[in-house]
Amino acid sequence: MDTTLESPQRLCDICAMHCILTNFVYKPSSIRFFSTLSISLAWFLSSATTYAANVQTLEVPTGFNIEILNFSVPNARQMALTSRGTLIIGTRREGKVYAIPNALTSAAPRVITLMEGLNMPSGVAVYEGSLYIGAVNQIIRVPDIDDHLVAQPPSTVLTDRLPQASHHGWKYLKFGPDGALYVPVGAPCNICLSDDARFASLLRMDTETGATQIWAEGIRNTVGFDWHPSDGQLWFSDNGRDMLGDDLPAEEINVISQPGEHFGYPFLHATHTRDPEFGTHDRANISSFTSPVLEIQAHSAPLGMAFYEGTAFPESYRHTLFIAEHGSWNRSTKVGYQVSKVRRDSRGQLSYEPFVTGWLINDEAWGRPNDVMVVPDGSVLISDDDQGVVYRVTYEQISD
Ligand SMILES: [Ca+2]
Repeated sequence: MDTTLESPQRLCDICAMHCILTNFVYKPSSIRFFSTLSISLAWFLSSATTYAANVQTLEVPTGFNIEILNFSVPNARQMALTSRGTLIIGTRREGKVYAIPNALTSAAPRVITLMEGLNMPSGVAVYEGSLYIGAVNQIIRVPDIDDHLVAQPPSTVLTDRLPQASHHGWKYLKFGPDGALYVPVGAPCNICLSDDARFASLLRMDTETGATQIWAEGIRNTVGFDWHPSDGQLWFSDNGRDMLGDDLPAEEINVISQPGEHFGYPFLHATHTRDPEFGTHDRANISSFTSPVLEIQAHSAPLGMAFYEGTAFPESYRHTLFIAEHGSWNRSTKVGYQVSKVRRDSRGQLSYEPFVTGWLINDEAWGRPNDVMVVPDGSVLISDDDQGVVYRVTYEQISD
């Protein structure tokens, strides 16, 4: 349902060297020095082989190709691209933000650690030349990012007055068509009703003043949203509560039709699942809540999402919504661990299908899709915070 826990297990059956690397993360500090030497060598020798081996297990529709870009970014989460082609990547447990100049054109891109020591800086966005970073209670701006691709570039803190709770406190940032920055604040719990109305909401921020307003509420934890290219409506994923079993409640894809809408949490989940504790609360005004436009298998954890506005993919992909499903962490059998696609037909009916699969094999997962981004050449990038890599999906016109 959500990503409260990092992936508890890292599967090592695909590549023995990678097993050494991932085990290192959990070793006591007393042996880390030796491990670092061993791992660095092992990683240097094996990384290219590992990536190649893993990507072979991924499946994409006919005509598409998927590759792993040739750099490593541990715990890669949200991505953004500057006007000069530098890929920016936020992280959560690493506390770092990375910049990779020429990430899509260089054979061996250089990875720059822009910022470190931040509190879960998972959210990144680029707007009018500036980089914005969301780190729980802070929104940080780095002006003219393309001219400051160095460690600790000049920056200002737009605000540090967002809630400080770390539970669901990590951010996903995007600028809307209105030029405002949209900032989620997850519920500081699995299920609760908070006094601070900003919890379990999506905020709209004026980046000139740092002022925020609640744009939508009743949202447990959205870590992915985008605006439909046709009508400009904001679509967002929401991760449902835990501890109601393997199949309840469904994960949600929602659409905001007007500011101030309430999407149900913590009273009502998905379309019909009343919460056992809050479903009969005085404030559970069930009929006033907005239902999701799409329900997805419980625990699949839909995170980053993006509408396809490119032209490199077949025409049928125009305005397709891609969703990174991070995958379950507490379900009896795993679900998610894929990138799915949602399309709307001429009658407004939505279809939901897998787009990239293969991270989950025989109930074991070797990677976790976290964010999706469409880049100017029409290819689609997928970040993986478990493997610390970025995949690129391209389409090759099949000639008759
Ligand atoms: Ca809801």
